[in-house]
Amino acid sequence: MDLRARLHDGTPFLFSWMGIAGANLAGQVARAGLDAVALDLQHGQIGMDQAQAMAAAVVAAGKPVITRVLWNDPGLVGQALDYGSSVIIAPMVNSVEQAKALVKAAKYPPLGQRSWGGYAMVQASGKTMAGYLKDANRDTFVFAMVETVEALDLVEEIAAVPGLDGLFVGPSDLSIALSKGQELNRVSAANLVAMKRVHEVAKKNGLVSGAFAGTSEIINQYYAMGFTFMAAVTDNDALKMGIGAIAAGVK
Ligand code: 3PY
Ligand code: MG
Repeated sequence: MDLRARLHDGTPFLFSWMGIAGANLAGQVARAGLDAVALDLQHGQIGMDQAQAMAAAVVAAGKPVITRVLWNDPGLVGQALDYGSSVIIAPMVNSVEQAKALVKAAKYPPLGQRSWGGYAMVQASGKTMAGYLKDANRDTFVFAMVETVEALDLVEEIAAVPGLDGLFVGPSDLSIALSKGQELNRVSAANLVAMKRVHEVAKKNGLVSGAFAGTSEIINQYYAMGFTFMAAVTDNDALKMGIGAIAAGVK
């Protein structure tokens, strides 16, 4: 699959969002039907050893791996790319300097200063080392999360940072920020106004616009606003819904 073409084709690109560790589970989630699997290393209970095994299981299922890194740190970004992630999502990118640092960690020269090493990413790509190096800046993607007032204030400048591939809204944190701690609501009126702007800025800069959605209703709502790259469901919610549906269906 040409992931770059797919991410820019204007149709929804939906992925599961995993916070529960386990390679078997990740393989099963990857085969459950969405376009990719995201490993949440910020809020999920997934360590680096587990993440690399989960990534291998997702790759074996033929799906791209997305990693939301623990923090916008060059070492953590490099590790997640080296274990085979195709997409990096970095939380709380609140300044142009932080966005530039993210690109620097994620892209090889001339766009950045990603350090060479590790071979899982070469295996995952199915290429030679030289082939991986040649295509990596095009075939790996870096998304800056917009989920604070600071990031919103600077969204035009952040979106213009060369080498950035997308903006990803964290609507939970954004709603908490915009309500000064009063509200956790992914579709609050203030969120929707802010997100419309984020999408427009992304579009103007040729970036993919993404968001954590979490339910089919919210996916539809965000897609109608132009967002295409969306976290569709968490592993925790999928388990709760699946078990709940069986329990509720018993007469
Ligand atoms: C947020 O909504 O704040 C996120 O980081 C995605 O869960
Ligand atoms: Mg967040």
